[in-house]
Amino acid sequence: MKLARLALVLALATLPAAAQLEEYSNAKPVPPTHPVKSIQDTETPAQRDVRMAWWRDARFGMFIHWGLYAVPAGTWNGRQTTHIGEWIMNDLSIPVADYKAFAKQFNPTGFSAHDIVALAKSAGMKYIVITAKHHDGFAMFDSKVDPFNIVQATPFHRDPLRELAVECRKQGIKLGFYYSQAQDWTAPGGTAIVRAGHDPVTGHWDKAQDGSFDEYLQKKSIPQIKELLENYKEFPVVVWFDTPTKMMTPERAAEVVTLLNKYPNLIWNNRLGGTYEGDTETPEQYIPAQGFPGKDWESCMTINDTWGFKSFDTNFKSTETLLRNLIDIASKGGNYLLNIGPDAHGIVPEPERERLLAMGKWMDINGEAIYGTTPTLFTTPTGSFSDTLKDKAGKPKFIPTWSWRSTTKKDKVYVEIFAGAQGTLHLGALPRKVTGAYWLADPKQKPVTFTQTADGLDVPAPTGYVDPIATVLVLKTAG
Ligand code: H79
Repeated sequence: MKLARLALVLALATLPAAAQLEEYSNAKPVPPTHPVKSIQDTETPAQRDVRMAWWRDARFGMFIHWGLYAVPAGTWNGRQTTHIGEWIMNDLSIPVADYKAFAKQFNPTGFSAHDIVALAKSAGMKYIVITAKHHDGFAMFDSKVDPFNIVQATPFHRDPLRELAVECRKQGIKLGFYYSQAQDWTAPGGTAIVRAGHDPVTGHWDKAQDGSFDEYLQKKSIPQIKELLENYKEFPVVVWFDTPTKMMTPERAAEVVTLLNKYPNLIWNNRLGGTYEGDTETPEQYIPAQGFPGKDWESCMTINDTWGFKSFDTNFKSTETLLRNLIDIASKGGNYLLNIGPDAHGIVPEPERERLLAMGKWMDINGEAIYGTTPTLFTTPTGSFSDTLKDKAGKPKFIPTWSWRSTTKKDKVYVEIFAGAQGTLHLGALPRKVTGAYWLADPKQKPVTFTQTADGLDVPAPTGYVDPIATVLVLKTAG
């Protein structure tokens, strides 16, 4: 047997290349694939469950967009950007030298890793993902491979990522890094996609941006990803890539995957590119109507309308909306990565802080209905599809109705009832027998009356322990 195989290998090895191809073409067609296998390609479903366990339990994380764009804060040379704050350099075509000059003014002495981690914890968040480098190319960490970073180029001379890592370790919360791997507006070659004539999105507005993309990738992007993976001990536990663009071919992405593969517990999103699917779907600024059944997913959203700080964006969502988003996402089996945008002093805008603290108050009482839950077991629609509005994919847009949501644990079903619900709520059929019910906020867990028939489950709208945003009913279940 072994000999026969050896003979075949030898025979193939001696065939000319064209003949070898001929030989293989009789085999089953193999779908096109990337050159280096990633952890997702090789692990078993059981191994994946172990790797993803903490992330699935967490349900709520903090996104932090903080970078040099906090200095202009949306305004440059008397012009205001109408777009997201971290895109100001692109939107207003700020020359590279002018943008780089912001670094001299960036001295965020108000930054406190302790306070930010404590804020995340108070909000009930279980992990933080911070921008290590956004598309502007400015590294928010101590990078030896490129001097355009917060330690070398600013009077601050501190590494906020290291300080956050220390605090996250102390306060028991997980830390991940966002890294824009394929877009870099200040590094030569980092906007190469436009020069290649593919995609008008990134723009190219300064000769200083001329250069080879591969040189950018080899000299800056990949070495910085390596620094981020190596220099912060057990962190990052998440790497959050963004905007792969067409430049991230399978071959280029494979070089990044080779680095990631050294960290078998790492979780990374679906934005690396080069046909790699990563671990998580990442709907941005929306909650998918049905979630992504059977997949891990995370909606990332802003509190106002910008990720990076913009002094004049005061369009803050209400705590009610933010909390109901979290509940809605949990009911569909996803995570909520909610963004804060600290200013150029390192201070978290007060309206953002306030809302996170208010969310935390609700989570203190009701967190068990969110953490470690699985999607709703009810098939009752919690909204309807619009006849006139379309979603991003051009399909009828899903309009949620805020009435109630449900989350699931092994022996419990939670019903999060939104304020305004009155009378009896008909929840539809539940494939489990309900053996008891109580309000989650009731320390005595006094029984609540309900009716379960073949037709479905009826529960009362909250009568006691009413929360103005969402009151949680716990159903004890069997089967
Ligand atoms: O980091 C945040 C965004 O900056 C980043 N992803 C989140 C997490 C992101 N990069 N690109 N995009 C999102 C999509 C790009 C949208 C664009 Fe535009 C439309 C680029 C140009 C037109 C938005 C509007 C940005 C500038 C104008």
